[in-house]
Amino acid sequence: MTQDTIVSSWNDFDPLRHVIVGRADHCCVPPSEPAVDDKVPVDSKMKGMWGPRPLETVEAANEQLDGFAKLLESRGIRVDRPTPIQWNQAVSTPDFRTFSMFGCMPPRDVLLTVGNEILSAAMSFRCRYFEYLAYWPLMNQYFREDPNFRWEQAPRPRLTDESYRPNYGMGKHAMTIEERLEKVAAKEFVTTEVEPMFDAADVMRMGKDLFVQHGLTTNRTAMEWMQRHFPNHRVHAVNFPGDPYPIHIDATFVPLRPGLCINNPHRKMPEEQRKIFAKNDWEIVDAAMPAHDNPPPLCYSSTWLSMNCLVLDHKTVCVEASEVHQMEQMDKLGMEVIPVPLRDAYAFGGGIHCCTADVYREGTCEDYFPVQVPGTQIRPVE
Ligand code: DAV
Repeated sequence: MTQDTIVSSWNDFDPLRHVIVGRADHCCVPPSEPAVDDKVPVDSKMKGMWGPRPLETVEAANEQLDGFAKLLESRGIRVDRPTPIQWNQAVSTPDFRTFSMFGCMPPRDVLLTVGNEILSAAMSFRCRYFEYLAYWPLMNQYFREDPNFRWEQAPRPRLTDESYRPNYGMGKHAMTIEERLEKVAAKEFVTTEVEPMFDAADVMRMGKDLFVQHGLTTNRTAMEWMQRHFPNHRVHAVNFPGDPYPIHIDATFVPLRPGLCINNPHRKMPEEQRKIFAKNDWEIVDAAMPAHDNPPPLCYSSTWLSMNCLVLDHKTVCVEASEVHQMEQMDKLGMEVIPVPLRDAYAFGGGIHCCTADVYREGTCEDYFPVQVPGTQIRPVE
């Protein structure tokens, strides 16, 4: 008997066969809450604004997401889509209340695929507490279709006020970018360590090694939880001091194929943390500059979505169609570039990588870092 569905993916570059592409339907700008407040820049037009996004922007985003899904299908990749719910509903638990949810454009933030497992993350945004529901029909389907699929959920966080530093960034005056960068360098974020909190998009999967960004959305306790949850993996903590709003590793440090990563030149990986890459003959090159001076309106992310690409195999990469510098660099690095128009979807939760989550990539769990060196381990090397 042939099996239609296989859940298996160990990295971001082996041949992609099956993927989830998000949808923009009913997406909302969430109301004020500690983690969201810290992510929205002080000068953003989104400050203080919340509610459903304008319909014409939803339609424009969906058109591009649908186009991207079709393009992947035309290359023989199976594409599934989430089931959006009415995100414009309040969320209430015994520990907190908030008046709206967010959306399901970026499955990458919620779903972490590691081998035959898809793990729903323990997200730190209260408005994203129930986002996994949009993926429940697909998870349930895969569970029935693939007898080896491990359908997993990280501990549900409580997200009481204890999970956030009080008045972070809001003292007598709003924190300046310089003050913010100092805090980031000191690894002092709005989130505390009282419980594991993480977004799946902070995890860069590289076979036996998981490199996890410590930042606004992911704490050290989550890394310790991941290390116990994935006992056959090595979990590494990385951080990028030049990023004033460090959320998600995929606009900062992006692998293109075994032995090659691009790194955001404004968010350089510290020397100490580069050692493991150097010792294992990995090259880290500065990513190209973004083509745009500003992100589109009502967008949470920075212009560095330019490097937020989807690798289809070791030689082929999807890059946003207006990102001319990034496309040119990919070409020079020996990749075939597929331009994908997606900028109208950016405001809904990110770029080309963000709007996808892996279900199946061919390939096995390789050991790309046989030489382990101190610098990133969350536990001492054994
Ligand atoms: O640079 O704003 C965006 C990552 C979205 N998943 C940035 C990070």
